[in-house]
Amino acid sequence: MLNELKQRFSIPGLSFEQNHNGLVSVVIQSAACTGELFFQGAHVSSWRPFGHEPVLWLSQKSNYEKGKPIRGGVPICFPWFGPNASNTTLPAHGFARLQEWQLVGAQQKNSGAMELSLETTIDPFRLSFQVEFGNELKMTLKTLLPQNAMSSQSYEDALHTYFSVSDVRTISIRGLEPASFIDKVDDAQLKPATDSPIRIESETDRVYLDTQSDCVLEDTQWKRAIRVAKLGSASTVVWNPWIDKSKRMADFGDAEWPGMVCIETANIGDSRIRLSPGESHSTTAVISVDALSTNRNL
Ligand code: TA6
Repeated sequence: MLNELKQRFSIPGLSFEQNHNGLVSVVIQSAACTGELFFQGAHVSSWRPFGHEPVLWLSQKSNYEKGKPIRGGVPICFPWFGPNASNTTLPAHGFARLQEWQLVGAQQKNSGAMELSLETTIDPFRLSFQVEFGNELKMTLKTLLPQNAMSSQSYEDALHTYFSVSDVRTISIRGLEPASFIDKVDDAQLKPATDSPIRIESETDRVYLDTQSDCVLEDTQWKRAIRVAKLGSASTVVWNPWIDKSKRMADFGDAEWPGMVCIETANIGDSRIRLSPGESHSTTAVISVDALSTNRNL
């Protein structure tokens, strides 16, 4: 498989690896950035733009084996988010992050970015995922309901991005001040907008509703601001498991929770997507990093 991939996609700065469990990944090393994506789940596992520290967080305890999700990076949640509403024996966050995607295209852009295109099928939908690894990380999940589908179908999706932070207790997230949210650590109650930047002071699991806004993660210790811009997404999820939930996850180190926060680009619940036969929808996240001047008032 590796040889076929190397022959088919021989591009400077692109290489392929297979780990001891047989998972195949594509590795990007260019002037603009380094990055990695596993074919299982079309899972972006790392991205480090030139001049910056790694932007995505990966657990030291993550599994890297067939049929198990990687803990960190950008899991793709599809066709549902969280537990399956009618059958909790089905995998959390759906099938997309667990199944093998096919690399159908790779090209170096004039900007120096490397663009990868992957595809898979989750009946009755056809999914394509386009990732541009450059000085920005641009990810688009496009979902098509084929013309010959018997009826309209709905789904939830999310680009469940894990960000690496200096200390989650000291960062702030701007952009969601005006949005109401479902608080999943408080009986999934609908709560009004706080009108202030988000600070993480305990387990946090919030689905912000009806927001098209960019989010900016301000990390004063690491003097950086990470912007999450989005298109085709009406929900944003913010998650940190804090102490007790971290201990309950085997693939999440007990002491890792201060080093990460998720800002997820999604369409969940009332914002789920409904397609008629022949229709498609794209959910896009564009991640960029800038130096943060330290004299800002948070
Ligand atoms: O996005 C937040 C969330 O839904 C949390 O409730 C937590 O379950 C997280 O996703 C991780 O889910 P996973 O199935 O990857 O452990």
